[in-house]
Amino acid sequence: MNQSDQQRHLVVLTGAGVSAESGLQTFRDAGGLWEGHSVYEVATPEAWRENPRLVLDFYNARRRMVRDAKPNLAHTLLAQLEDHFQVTIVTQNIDDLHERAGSTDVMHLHGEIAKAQSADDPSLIVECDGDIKWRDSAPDGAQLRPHVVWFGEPILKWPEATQAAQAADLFIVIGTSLQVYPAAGLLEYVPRHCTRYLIDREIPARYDVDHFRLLATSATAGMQEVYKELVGDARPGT
Ligand code: BV8
Repeated sequence: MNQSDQQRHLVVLTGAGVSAESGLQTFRDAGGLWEGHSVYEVATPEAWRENPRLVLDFYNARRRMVRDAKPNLAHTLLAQLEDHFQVTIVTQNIDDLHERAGSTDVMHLHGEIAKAQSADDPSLIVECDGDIKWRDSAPDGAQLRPHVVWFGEPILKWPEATQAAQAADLFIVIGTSLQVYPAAGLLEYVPRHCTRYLIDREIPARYDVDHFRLLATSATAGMQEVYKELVGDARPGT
């Protein structure tokens, strides 16, 4: 099948900025999550060992905020692009807003707040829509913890994510400061010929203009522009 018959593969890397307009805090912006907490107090295995109740409270509060949040137009447009492309979303976010907007191929590199895992066996994962309390047990009897990748822990879905990036015909980066690895390194896997867009309110200084169409704007405004460019003026959802 030639390219036009076979749907082109759009790969998207998202970070906290894609969920900012849904009211969820980013990490490194003013007033961000890491302003309220030091990473090392709430998002490392050491923090979990030293103060598991603080870590559980931190993620219980974020789980409630995610549950009360709604997908925004950027999430919705990304889902609607599935009518025109094979779309793979690789996200650093632990919220489920891409899925709730209708995206069907979402890889969470850093875990998912709506799931929990055994503190002894990270492969033992259960759904979690409420708070996790100290002494809540996983099916193996161990303490339940958020199914979230902390600093110093191996990320998830990396082979699948790099494979998708290597097969991309189109690549969009939305709302990430590209400071966390190996996630930020996904850009190195994208083929040279691939058309690339980067949408961020503040374009990270490190990106050379040649290879990216840079849109220094919000995720929703940027995605409306990119949607129009990729699909034409068709109104989303028509
Ligand atoms: C690991 C889950 C090894 C928790 C998170 C080199 C190679 C490998 C590792 C490292 C390396 N160098 C350093 C490391 C270690 C470390 C790391 O990267 N540290 C950084 C701080 C330097 N990496 C790790 O520890 C990783 N693990 O390497 O393991 C290993 C291997 C085998 C065996 C054992 C060990 C694990 C990293 C994962 C950590 N967990 N999250 C949670 O969510 O609570 S990371 C955390 O940061 C979030 O997931 C977040 O998504 C991620 C990245 O942040 P961003 O999404 O980019 O958010 P940020 O606030 O930074 O930026 C927001 C952007 O949006 C900004 O640009 C802003 O301008 C923009 N914006 C804001 N509003 C809007 C907007 N844009 C558009 N519209 C808007 N409205």
